[in-house]
Amino acid sequence: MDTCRFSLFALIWLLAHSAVLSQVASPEGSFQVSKDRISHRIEALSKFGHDSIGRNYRVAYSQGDLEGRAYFMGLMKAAGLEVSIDYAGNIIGKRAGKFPSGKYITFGSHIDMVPNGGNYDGCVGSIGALEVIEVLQEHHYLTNHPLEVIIFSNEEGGEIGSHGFHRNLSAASLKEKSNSGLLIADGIRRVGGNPDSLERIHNPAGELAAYLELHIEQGGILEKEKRDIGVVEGIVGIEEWECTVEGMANHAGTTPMNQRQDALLAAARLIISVHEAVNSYQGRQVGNIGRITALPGAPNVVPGRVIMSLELRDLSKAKIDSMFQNIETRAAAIAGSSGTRISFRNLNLGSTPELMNPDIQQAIMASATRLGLSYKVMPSGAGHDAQEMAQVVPSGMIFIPSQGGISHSPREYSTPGDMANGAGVLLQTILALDKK
Ligand code: HGY
Ligand code: MN
Ligand code: MN
Repeated sequence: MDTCRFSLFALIWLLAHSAVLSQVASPEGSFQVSKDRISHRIEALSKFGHDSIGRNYRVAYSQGDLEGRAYFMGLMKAAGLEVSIDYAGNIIGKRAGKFPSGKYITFGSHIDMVPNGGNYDGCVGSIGALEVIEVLQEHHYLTNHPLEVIIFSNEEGGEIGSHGFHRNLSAASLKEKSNSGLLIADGIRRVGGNPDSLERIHNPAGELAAYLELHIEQGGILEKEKRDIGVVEGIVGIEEWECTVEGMANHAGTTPMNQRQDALLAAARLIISVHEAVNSYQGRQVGNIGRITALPGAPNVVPGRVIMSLELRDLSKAKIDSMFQNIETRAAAIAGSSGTRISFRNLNLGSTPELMNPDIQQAIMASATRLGLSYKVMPSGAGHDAQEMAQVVPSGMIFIPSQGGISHSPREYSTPGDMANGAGVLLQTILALDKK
């Protein structure tokens, strides 16, 4: 009788606590990503895309990009994903869920890089996304939601693939030149997309439950504060312009110093004044001139024309606009005093600042805590495809430390342990969102 009463009590207790127990003891809670597989794939992907002098050069739409994409698609197929390329050139890999009509949980990043870039920016998130699929395959685990891995095309050229993904790629930006030398439209064609059909791309808003992106921090905060994981709260907006300074090319030996209309000298003043304009605000806004061409480009000719890039970033669009007006005013004064003309052309490649979804931030924090990892909630000063996705679907980002805070450089590095931590948090966050 006593035994019977005890069993009944135990059964009631079990039923009452089954929800809690299933959380704690669910087998998927202990699924492990493979640190070695992730490291090996980072190494393998780094072999694709070098220029003639051996620099890392897997810029979007280049031969190296094509080869890297082919390698990656091979891995995706081998992991059981149904792989296709959308009209914007993004690589899509689908995996069915228990409920075929459920909304997709989407995750991924990019594998293109800046000229002479690093092997971790974008690659960690792409390989981390694939790692999630590998682990689910190994355990024959079927999620409730269908899953979709997305490797966005040309992230480094202005988040082109993710703009296209939600039908936000302007006709003007398709005509801009990419780092590969090809026009963006031609580049999209080269990687298997179709820029003439972008309006036919599926509108993801109704089809996606969430977008998650694992990425390296690209700054030095996590390393300095000894945190394992960054939980991104928001991503800066970015605007890009082409700036042209028109002076007059003339003989460098016969034109007196006080009679020159030297476009490069005016450009040099403008570069200093961009720095001053950006610094005249409170906050973490940044401005950069990272490319400059002086024409005709000879030691014995006064430069007649300079073309350079201008990029401004902040979490507030209003501040970006205000900084640009400030720079335009300073440019007009420099032009007036140097006998040059200075103009700015917006490249329509910008992205707006976006906040990450609070529920997804919570899910990332809970996953990190369950895995025994420390975290920090932080903004992202780098642009990401997640900010395009955030406009149509609840989105979140997971950061891991970057050694020395170095990025957009071949010296970029994150440890195998940190990459595995990030992939583990990505996996557990996806599994948690899948239960909602
Ligand atoms: O430029 C950026 O912020 C990013 O890495 N694409
Ligand atoms: Mn980058
Ligand atoms: Mn990136």
